[in-house]
Amino acid sequence: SEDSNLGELDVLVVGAGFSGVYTLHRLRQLGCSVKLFEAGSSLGGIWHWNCYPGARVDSNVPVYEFSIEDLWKDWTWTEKFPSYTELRDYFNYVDSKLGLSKDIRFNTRVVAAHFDDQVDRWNVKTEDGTVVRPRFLILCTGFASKKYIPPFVGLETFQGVLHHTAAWPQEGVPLTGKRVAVIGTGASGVQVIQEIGPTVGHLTVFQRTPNFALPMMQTKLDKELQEKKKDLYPTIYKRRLQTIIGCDFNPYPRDLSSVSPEERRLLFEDLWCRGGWHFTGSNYQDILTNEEANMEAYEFWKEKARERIHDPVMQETLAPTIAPHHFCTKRPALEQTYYEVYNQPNVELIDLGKNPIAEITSDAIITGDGVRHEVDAIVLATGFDGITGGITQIDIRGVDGTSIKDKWANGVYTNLGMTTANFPNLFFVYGPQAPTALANGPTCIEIQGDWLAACIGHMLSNGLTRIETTRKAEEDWRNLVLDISTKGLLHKAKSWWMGANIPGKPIEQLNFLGGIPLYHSLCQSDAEKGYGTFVLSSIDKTSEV
Ligand code: NA7
Repeated sequence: SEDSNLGELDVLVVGAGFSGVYTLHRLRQLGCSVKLFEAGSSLGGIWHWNCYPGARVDSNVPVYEFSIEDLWKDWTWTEKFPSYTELRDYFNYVDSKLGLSKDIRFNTRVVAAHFDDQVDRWNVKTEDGTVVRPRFLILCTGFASKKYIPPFVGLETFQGVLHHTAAWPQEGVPLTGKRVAVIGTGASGVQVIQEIGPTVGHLTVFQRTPNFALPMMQTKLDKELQEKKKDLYPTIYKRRLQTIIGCDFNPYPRDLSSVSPEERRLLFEDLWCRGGWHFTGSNYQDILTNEEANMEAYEFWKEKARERIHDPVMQETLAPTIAPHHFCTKRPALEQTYYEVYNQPNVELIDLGKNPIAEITSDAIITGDGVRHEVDAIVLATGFDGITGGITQIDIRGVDGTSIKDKWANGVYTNLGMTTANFPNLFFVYGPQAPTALANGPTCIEIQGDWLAACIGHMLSNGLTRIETTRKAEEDWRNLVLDISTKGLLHKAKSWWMGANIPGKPIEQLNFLGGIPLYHSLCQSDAEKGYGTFVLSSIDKTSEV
């Protein structure tokens, strides 16, 4: 059925997290007809779905919020790194200020989108059978919306409580006093482990690769002090755009080897105390490019982590003598009490590197050594088909009927990390080959949302109906992304940033690592050159010829 109110929209936005909310807001300012479809029942995106115990953001406020003055001037946070509950409150507040919900259809999952070459419109289908035909389609589906569940033998026979962290029941799950297994020690696993460790009856952590978790140094925020600091916010938001990862700090502009060991130690200690991303983001500029500098940072990290772990076997499992990958080339978690949890008598750590999961039965996880780990509940903190999965899980077909999934089966091609050839009038925000997973979300999202609003504004005001990136442009962009990546160490790790966690997925850099300022200027200069790497046309003019 075609929804008559929605039929021929200018724009359909998919997803109501930070990207979708910002994009919807900016497009409404253009005065075009725009609606947003969201699969979940509320705003928040990642903060709607990932409501597992301990879920919180690893970017600090106020950089992790919209830079819109109308919003920040009346909002204060209670913590420097807010929990999902406070982030949900923030989204409701944003909605109350901007009145977005009236243009959003919740509980509406987009399953297919086929481009109609005859009319320059997308035919978009939802799970409930609604069909809409927007001119432009903007996917704001997030970099972590397709969860990954490994094919453990017997998983379906488990009779206890079983949840993936990204599909946690909204009403919560009672785990107090229970025997709980957590599989996976990525950012989600670390958060859930430190939160439930103290209250569950018994916790068994199944670790394949240690997380080089960094101290969050969480702090409570005082309302009065925040209000005073607001004079600085406009500067902070402009400054975000000048920093590599879109936060409020930059790498220390020296190579590690250029200073004495004493001086190195001082900077390390300083950054460690500051917490959050400082130990990577404000560290010597060659930490993520030079193997020796990277190794020295690892040695420091290892010493700090080991100081907190009592058991020598656990020390070696959690902070090994030899690092299995370069420091911070897999996404570190930010932790508060993660290592202390392992000193509790009710917590057990299984090293899957030595002893993998062989089978899951109705009431236990059985490891390779034959040991049955009996549990009442299993938490799957096993991650996502990241960055591309949210896009490729939708049946999207371009001009010649090829699906985006097939197009990207052997490697991702995009222009500016926002479009791909053969798929006119389709854009994605916070997706592949943009700064995405290596940048502060709102910073990247606002750059892209502003660019898209200007682009679509240009199309509409000039009566243009079709914008399509050239093959040459996407080949150039891909080469640039891969070229920048090979200059550093990140591409050497088997990480989800590289697509390496999903069997069969091509292993390649999925993020633009050139930093926010370069990304921003490349997007802007393309627009200033009249969208030089795109072909713009109008169906009306074509048919007149
Ligand atoms: P991650 O970071 O992908 O973590 C997934 C974890 O699950 C990781 O420790 C994996 O170990 C582990 N895993 C995956 N498959 C298996 C199997 N088959 N057996 C055992 N363990 C497995 O996902 P998160 O949800 O924690 O974080 C995702 C991002 O969301 C986060 O980085 C933030 O940017 C927000 P591995 O390391 O692959 O050995």
